[in-house]
Amino acid sequence: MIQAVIFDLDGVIVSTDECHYQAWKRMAEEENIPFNRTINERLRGVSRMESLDIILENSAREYSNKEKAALAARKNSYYVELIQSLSENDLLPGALHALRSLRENGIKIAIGSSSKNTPLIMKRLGIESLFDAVADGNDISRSKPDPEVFLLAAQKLGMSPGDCLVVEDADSGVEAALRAGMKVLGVGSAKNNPRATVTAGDLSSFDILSYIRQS
Ligand code: B16
Ligand code: MG
Repeated sequence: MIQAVIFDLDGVIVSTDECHYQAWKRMAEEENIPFNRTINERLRGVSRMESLDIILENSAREYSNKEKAALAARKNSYYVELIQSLSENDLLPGALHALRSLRENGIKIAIGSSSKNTPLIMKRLGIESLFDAVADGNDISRSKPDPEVFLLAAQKLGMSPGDCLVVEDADSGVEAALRAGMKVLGVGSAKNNPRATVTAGDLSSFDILSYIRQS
């Protein structure tokens, strides 16, 4: 019986994925590194430094570790600039309703995100008080598809992994949830992922509470 739901943030609760794309694109153009939406798909759920390594596969030159740290910091400053204007209007369809109905029905809810900007994003969206626990990029050393962030979220909730359902938009996140021993609802970019336990276009077209009660 599922007793807790762990939500990915970017691409599930809020569409910050477009802000990540715009910020990486700006940095890549300044460095004359080819970058497009196909490459961007590989960055979903992946940490900032690992995302940079993927982008640098197309670079004509090598970057030192110091230069890489500077590139990642520059991209993050562009990204933070873009997310300053986030508000509750940027919550994805069905997200707020799902969070509220789960809470009202005694299901524990947590965030399990690779993003180090999770606290800022949650504050901008005004959703901090809705969650029983948050595990994010500031707490972990291995990013999805490693299960670390979801296992930590379950631990913070005091739940066994087998009692948790993860909601994810990234193929790397679907793998992370499965490796954690959890069920996973794939949405958005993961809506056709055959590895997911169950799939939906977005949270407005899937009743998590009914699913939990049937499981
Ligand atoms: P930051 P999620 C992930 O968030 C994003 O999907 C991924 O594109 C990003 O690189 C990663 O966070 C790190 O983000 O640079 O803000 O620390 O989908 O796991 O909520
Ligand atoms: Mg995501």
